[in-house]
Amino acid sequence: MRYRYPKLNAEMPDRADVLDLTPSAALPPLVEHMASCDLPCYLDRSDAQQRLCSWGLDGTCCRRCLWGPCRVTDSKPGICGAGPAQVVMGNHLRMVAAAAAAHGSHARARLETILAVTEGREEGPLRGMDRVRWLAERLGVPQANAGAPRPDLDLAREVTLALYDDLSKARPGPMRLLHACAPPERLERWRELGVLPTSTMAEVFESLHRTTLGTDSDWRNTALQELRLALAFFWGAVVPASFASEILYGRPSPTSGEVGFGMLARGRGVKVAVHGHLPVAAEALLAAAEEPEILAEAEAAGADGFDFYGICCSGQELLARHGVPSVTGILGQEFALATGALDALVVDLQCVVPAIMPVARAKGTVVVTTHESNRLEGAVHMPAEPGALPEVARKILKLACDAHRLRAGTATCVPAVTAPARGGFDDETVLEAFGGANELLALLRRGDITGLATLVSCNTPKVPFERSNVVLAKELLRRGVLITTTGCAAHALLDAGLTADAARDLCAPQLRGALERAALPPVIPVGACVDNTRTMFLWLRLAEAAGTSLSALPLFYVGAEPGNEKALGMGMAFLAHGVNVLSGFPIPVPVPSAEHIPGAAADDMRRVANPVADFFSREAVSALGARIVVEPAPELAAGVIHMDFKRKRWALGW
Ligand code: BF8
Repeated sequence: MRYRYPKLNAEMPDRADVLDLTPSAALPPLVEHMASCDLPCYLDRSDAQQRLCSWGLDGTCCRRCLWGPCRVTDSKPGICGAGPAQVVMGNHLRMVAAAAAAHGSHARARLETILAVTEGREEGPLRGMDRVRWLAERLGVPQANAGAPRPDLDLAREVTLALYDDLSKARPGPMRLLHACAPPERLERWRELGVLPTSTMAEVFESLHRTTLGTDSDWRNTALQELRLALAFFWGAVVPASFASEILYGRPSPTSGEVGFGMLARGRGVKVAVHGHLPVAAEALLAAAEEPEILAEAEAAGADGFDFYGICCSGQELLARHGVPSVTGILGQEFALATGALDALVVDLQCVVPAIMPVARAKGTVVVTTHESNRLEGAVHMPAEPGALPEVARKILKLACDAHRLRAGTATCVPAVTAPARGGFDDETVLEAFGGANELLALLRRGDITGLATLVSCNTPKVPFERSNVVLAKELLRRGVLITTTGCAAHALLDAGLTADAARDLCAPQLRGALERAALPPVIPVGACVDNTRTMFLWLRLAEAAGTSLSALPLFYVGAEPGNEKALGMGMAFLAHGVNVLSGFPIPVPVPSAEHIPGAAADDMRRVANPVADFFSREAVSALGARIVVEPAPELAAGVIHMDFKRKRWALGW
């Protein structure tokens, strides 16, 4: 590939490399189409940024105070005296704090919607009362009052407030859900390490505090704060966001259909894509689109109803709950608009890049923002607040109808690329399909399944579009690894057809047999990024059945194409739980390099010490039973994971 970064043990693609190496058949024609419309795409912007700043890639640029910015090395500390380890660790902590704030805001928005329903400000019902009762039992919330069952909304309100407390309380005290659900072995380790958190917001606050000028100058202590924050991130933000969605809209159920850019050419409706993370506005749009008055608007605009599509995590949510076709992940959003097929793009929170606006303008697509945190210059803003949802949804669909009318005759360029797909799984459906945790464990013991990996997080311009996720998944299936997926990684795997039953042919024979008997696809999509909750609970059930810890089992968390800060936070959370983490790119912690040993033979090299990388890749094993591995080449990454699974299996006597 064109751009080489020997210091990172990595290379990055230019535009030509991407077009050559991407597994996506839809991307090359879309890139060409954007160029023909004189619209720059991410490949142009990425090339314009090369070579990337090596200080930034290493995490050794400190711009946290106003004395610098300082570019820090061992021999040239920052003006305050901070060395590289402290700067790297502090920068990393701030990224994970941003991640916790992002998933925390996401959780808060969903919890507020539940509270609005329980207070009568928003229409119900709550379709996930089973989850409410499950949580009530775990959290010790009484389910009866004077011998009579508590009314649903009353119980839901108390459970929601307990989750809200884990997200937001300021005064020290245990996080209830973490203590109720984490395995005793982990609680003990976290207690020994002193990393039990107070709440997501409290740990974000403390992390920002510790990284101010002249505060925490012991980088190991900062690393411990990162573990504390990662636990708060997971149990106070990620898990509540996932459960809140279930409480509002019910559990997903297995679904099948087709996905990909080519779906944008299907149907004769007003075409509306939903993008972001909160299903709140999306669900209201789907409901409003059934109303006779709104259908009449579509007809008057010359359309046959509405065609909905999903992008990024909203795409995963809508696929799981409604079978709505997902189109693409974060790097594909501008291409979805460039097709010219969309009348409206409705966005809520996060991963909505500003580059979409010139494309939307050029194609006459109306962009609607629905959340105050996530505005775009030139977009129509229609806050989708609890209490106003049905009415706002109707207004948005009317705008989409207007855009459809105005755009009549607009030329489109939709590559005829679709893939059959399945979705809508969660931990329960996977376990039921295998016949329960003990049966799944038996398959694992017998070697029909060599291990379990979850392929998650984003896409990044640092690798050819979607390639790392797709290559890695195929390599792991070939080695008998059972894969779950979420987020933009899931988009890549859906688009590559790896969630369709036919792709079982790519699996090792025993895995294929197990999947056929369970009627499961080779790669199992379990939802949006916050639904990594489902993989964690699946793995916890397995560990419970095995009577061992997560760290003893052949499990791997894989972020092959990390992009958003949220990907870092999620990796840290799985690490804290004892799960090995593979990152497909430096994150940004300097990669330990090698240097020539003076006076020795020309090829004698020694590994150069790097305290932070050592901490996460070696020392963490004794503290947590897990470590972080960085391997940009997906073919090699699969080998690393497989080797680790073999070692774990030997240790277990399997
Ligand atoms: O939370 S995978 S780019 S869309 S951060 Fe964003 Fe990454 Fe996509 Fe969903 Ni997750």
